[in-house]
Amino acid sequence: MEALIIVDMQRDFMPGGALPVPDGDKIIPTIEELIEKFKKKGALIVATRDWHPPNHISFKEQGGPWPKHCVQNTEGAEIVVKLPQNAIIISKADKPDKEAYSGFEGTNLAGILKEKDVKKVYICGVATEYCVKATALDALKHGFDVYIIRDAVKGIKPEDEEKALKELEENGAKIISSAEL
Ligand code: VGL
Ligand code: ZN
Repeated sequence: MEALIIVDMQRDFMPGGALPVPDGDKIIPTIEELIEKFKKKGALIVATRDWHPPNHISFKEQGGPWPKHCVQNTEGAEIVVKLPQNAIIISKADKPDKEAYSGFEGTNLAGILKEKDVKKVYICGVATEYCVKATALDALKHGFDVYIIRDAVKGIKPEDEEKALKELEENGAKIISSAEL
């Protein structure tokens, strides 16, 4: 079984949002095409979301590095790609005192994928050097074959994004293009 993991495609990470990824919205059509392709294959569609309480430790007001973003049940936390009915939504970093960039951290994502006999995960979304990277490294640690869809991820800083992709490749992830799928 294969899974498409869509990382943090939420309003606050898009241009105009609280913590924008430059051109984050440009990958929406590509991801929506991927969703259609994976749906046809009968693959599992997973979407992670940053799901912070209003007093989350990662916010500047609490001494963290980030502006307030993706607060639970607000517009900023809404997922901006059209998901199928049966998509699995994984909420992460939902406790005030714990940061979690990876979709596997503090969630049951690994259990869900193992239960469905998933072997290969295809990862897209934002931000490449934060949540995409952390999710992909954890997927490798859990023993999945990991594919990063290069034209369906976006980073906050291009040089950090390139560095992250290199690190992922060194750790065994394969960097592919959506056209190959
Ligand atoms: C993210 C910074 C803070 C991400 C989440 O989704 O990459 N980055 N929270
Ligand atoms: Zn966050």
